[in-house]
Amino acid sequence: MTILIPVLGDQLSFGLSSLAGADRADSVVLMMEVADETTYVRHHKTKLAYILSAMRHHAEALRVDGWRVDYVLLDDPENGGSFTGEVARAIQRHDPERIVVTEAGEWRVAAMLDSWQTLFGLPVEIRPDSRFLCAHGEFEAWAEGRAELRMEYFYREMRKKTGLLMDGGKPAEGRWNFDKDNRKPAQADLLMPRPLSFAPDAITQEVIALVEQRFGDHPGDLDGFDYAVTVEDAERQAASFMANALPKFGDYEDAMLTGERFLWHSILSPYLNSGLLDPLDLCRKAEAEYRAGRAPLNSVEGYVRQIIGWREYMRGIYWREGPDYVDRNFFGHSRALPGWYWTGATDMHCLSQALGQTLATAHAHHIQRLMVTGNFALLIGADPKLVHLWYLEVYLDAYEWVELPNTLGMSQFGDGGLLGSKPYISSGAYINRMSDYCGHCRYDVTKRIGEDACPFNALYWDFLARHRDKIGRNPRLAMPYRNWDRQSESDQIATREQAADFLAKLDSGGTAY
Ligand code: FAD
Ligand code: DLZ
Ligand code: SF4
Repeated sequence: MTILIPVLGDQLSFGLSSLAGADRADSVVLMMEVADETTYVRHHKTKLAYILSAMRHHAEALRVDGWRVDYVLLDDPENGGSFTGEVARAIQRHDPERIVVTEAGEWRVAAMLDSWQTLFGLPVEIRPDSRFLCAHGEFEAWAEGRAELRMEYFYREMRKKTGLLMDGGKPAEGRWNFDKDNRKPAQADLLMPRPLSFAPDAITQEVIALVEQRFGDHPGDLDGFDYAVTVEDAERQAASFMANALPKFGDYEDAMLTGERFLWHSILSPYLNSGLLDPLDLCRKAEAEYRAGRAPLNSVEGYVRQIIGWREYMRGIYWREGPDYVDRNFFGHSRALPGWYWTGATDMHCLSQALGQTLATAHAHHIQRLMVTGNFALLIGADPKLVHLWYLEVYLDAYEWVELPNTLGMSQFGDGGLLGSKPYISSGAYINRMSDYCGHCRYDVTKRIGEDACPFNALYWDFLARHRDKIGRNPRLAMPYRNWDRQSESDQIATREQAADFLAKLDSGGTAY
């Protein structure tokens, strides 16, 4: 009797829990390209090409590994357009005795999987996703009864659990966290490492043509598509990162430079999130670089913390907070994002850099996402749900379980402080400190008032004044509020007028801003 094993587009791992213990002779792996998934947001074309090509390559690799794979193409005229529709058709083809599937990565798809047993009258076994370190129950148990949740304490538990960077029960070199050492601005450097480039093979070229033909109106650009789409190539990129970029990853983690898209970042999140790479394996490889003396602890600890700390923590929050987390809007913000978030055509240099590279490559690094595009969206009072949808649409690594808590929680403070002890807002001064952007900008970062004043400045103070009832007593904002209160009334009025004028211009649709 046959077992049907649906493998979803972010489950491209040989060690997937649904495949564990299955007899290849009695199993059919079902992989489905479906309209529902390709259109639940207007995915960046690069993201579509990446996922469909990685799925097609993974199907081939599974076949080589002895699995029977039933692969449904997007342009199959019989395609039912949804996971449920395609499982229904596969049941007709294979008459399985039961279905085994690894749990879905998001609420929307989890609800589909939960409906199958009743809908199809077959036993459906939904297995936990063992690619994550922390199971849902374990996160619940950790969070239970805590007055406030803080990533740092969760991270320490993950360090102890995995033994990563631990020496006899103590953190390596006696410290859990080296974040304070990791805030250096970077200088232009001709020797800066570059991620590897992978020329599209015949499968990827076919997918690129399909995406252009079917999703031509989606954002993004497929010229120069060079992401890895196989495990082997993703592993090559991981090895290249470990050898060339990891040693300085920590120092320049928060830096931004004009024309530099990658700096010392790994550019591995798309491969981790779709399953081509394994998070714990990457962390062990990074630790080995430290133990061998090839990379310093501030870099390796910083890297490991992003993966076993932030990445796992975000997932824990996503599932703990439930399907209505997406509707939280602590500040009651309602503004739409300016149209130029989809073109990059703005005269604010920091934003045009972050948006331009996002639209070209479907990637931007963390500080660009948090302190440029995210900071600006929060300062102008953009609706956090719309901001979430933009991030879900444009980034190659965006899946709701990780994108939503990062965007709505960490970046937009939509949950009122579950993920950050204060909103991530800043004036132009922070961007100027961490980048060379302001030197290339038509605005003057030192000015708050006037036609050439950096818009972030007035918007920052206006935000604090506007939301005093909600965040005025936050101890971490005591200093900025004291600074605001020390300013003269006429300066305060001028600042708020400057912000109001800017927002009015923004709302009138001018792309010059
Ligand atoms: P590196 O800088 O090399 O970091 C190493 C790894 O750590 C990453 O590959 C990633 O897996 C993990 N990581 C780092 N920071 C985070 C974080 N905050 N949350 C989860 N994992 C993290 N990351 C996504 O994977 N998908 C998203 O959709 C996503 N959306 C984001 C939205 C906003 C508003 C912000 C502020 C951050 C978002 N991030 C997201 C986190 C982070 O920006 C990306 O993981 C990172 O830029 C990926 O590039 P990299 O692989 O070069 O990362
Ligand atoms: C993101 C995505 C896209 C664009 N297309 C597909 C697809 O055609 N088939 C598929 O199996 N998965 C796709 N995915 C990834 C899924 O959306 C992802 O697996 C679910 O979000 C699981 O939670
Ligand atoms: Fe951005 Fe202001 Fe600097 Fe221009 S001056 S790059 S708008 S922070």
